[in-house]
Amino acid sequence: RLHNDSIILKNFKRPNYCPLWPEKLVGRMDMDVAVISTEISPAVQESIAEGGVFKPEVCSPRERTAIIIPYRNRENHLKVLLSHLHEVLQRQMIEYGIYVIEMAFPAQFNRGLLANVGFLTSSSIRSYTCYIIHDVDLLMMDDRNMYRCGRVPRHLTASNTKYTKRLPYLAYFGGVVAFTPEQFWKVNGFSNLYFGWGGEDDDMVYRIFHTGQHFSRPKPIIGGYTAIEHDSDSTNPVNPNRQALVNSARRRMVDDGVRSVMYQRLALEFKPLYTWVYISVQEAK
Ligand code: BGN
Repeated sequence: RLHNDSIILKNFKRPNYCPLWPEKLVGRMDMDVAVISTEISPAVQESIAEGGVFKPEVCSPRERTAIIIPYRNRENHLKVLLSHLHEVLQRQMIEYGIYVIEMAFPAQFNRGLLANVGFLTSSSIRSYTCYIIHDVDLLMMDDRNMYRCGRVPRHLTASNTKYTKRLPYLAYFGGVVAFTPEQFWKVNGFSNLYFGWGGEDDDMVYRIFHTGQHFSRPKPIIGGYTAIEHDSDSTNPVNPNRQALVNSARRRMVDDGVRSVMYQRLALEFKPLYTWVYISVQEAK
């Protein structure tokens, strides 16, 4: 017995895990949006596989993260965000894939539904250990804000240049959020019913609390984001029903979520910098 143990121990090779805090991290970044580059450095560019996928070669990654970007009509934002994300996530030495989920007109934009579709589609392509729902207009200002999941859902946007205070209110859960698959299934994902602007993030907070969970944030100094400015988007009007929907969040959460999302997939393409998922949705009247 002892003899066998020593053979096993001798042959056991500890995985060479990627560092929790890679040395290449630069910390706080100068994020002057006016001059921010959409260029990707050659070394980073070379390491991106088709579909916007990356895996560190020199070590075994600890997590595999899917970045889900609900999207419509914001080509310039997307360009800036993609180059920024590829640069930062490669420095973080995280295995990742970037998924842009776009909603066809004429239905109104529905961020929660797009997040659900992104979760299902990305996990059908590759199994991920962490799913990050990412607004298209937010840029991480400090690369120590690791794109990993935690023991509870994480709100990675601990502060945002868009607001005069760090956050608009304490229970704010908008911007960039991270779920393990278990955490996401537990809340049944996002509601599919929020067409137009507002409320789907508050609905998610109720889902998290009603399933006995809570959420965490990085320190504000690390969880800072720059919001790329834009005019109010006429194709994404404020949803007049959002308050009524938020009020019934608890009642709906079992039947309305990632388990019941209805959509039609129009396209799935592995582009050089991201995987593109194009869908159409019938908006219930
Ligand atoms: C809130 C919105 C959020 C939005 C934040 C920050 C609603 C629901 C009303 C009951 N919530 O007011 O969706 O992320 O502002 O802009 O509109």
